[in-house]
Amino acid sequence: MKFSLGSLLACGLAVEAHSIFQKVSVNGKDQGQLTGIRAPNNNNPVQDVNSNNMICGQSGSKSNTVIKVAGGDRIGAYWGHVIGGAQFANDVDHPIAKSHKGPVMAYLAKVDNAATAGVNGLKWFKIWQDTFDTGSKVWGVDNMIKNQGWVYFNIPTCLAGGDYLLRVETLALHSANKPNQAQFYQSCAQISLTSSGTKIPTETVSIPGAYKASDPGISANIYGLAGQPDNAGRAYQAPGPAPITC
Ligand SMILES: [Cu+2]
Repeated sequence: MKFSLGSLLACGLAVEAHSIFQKVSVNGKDQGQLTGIRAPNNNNPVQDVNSNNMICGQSGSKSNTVIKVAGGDRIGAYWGHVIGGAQFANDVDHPIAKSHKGPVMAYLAKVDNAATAGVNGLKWFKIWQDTFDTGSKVWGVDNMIKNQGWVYFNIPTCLAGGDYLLRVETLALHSANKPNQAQFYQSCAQISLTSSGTKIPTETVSIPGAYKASDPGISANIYGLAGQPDNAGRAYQAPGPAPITC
């Protein structure tokens, strides 16, 4: 794979330091590599918030499987430096380079058939995010690295059953103090929800459309005066809507 000088500088490293969401677990049970996933086939970020690649990532693989989940289930989303996980032994950029501070977020969109649904024109709502803790100075990405690439969240119990696309996104902000240099990484999982809930969220957003390059959580300088990625001690507001509540 070739790199532009710009992308090398953006990552501050001579190798790719990006990441791909590529695997799901349900209540601790690993569903398998790329099973039920629509994932990009390379780990380069999306940097244009108006691109259709913001939906489920750059074009890549698509599974025919739909993952069965129930309301309240604990979902794990696994991130790796490349498809398969680490790029080589002792890969310090797996699951993602430590420099890539930022939030991790999960969205759902209702679809008729998760295996076949198109990704354009869907109505998305956020169900979870891990952003930045001002006290501990820990970012969502830090927790993902600590958990060897896994992030965890629960499917809201109130949601109506049926098929959904689950979009999990990491936003890396290490270069976001320069215009259009925030890095978005996302894939989608195809899920079928069994639920006694009835809620169909009405406060939804379009993707692309939900984010503007000028959003404070996207055009962001996360470095304090000492050059540490501590957001200068300020709270961080992730882009997009607040997660729904049941
Ligand atoms: Cu990167």
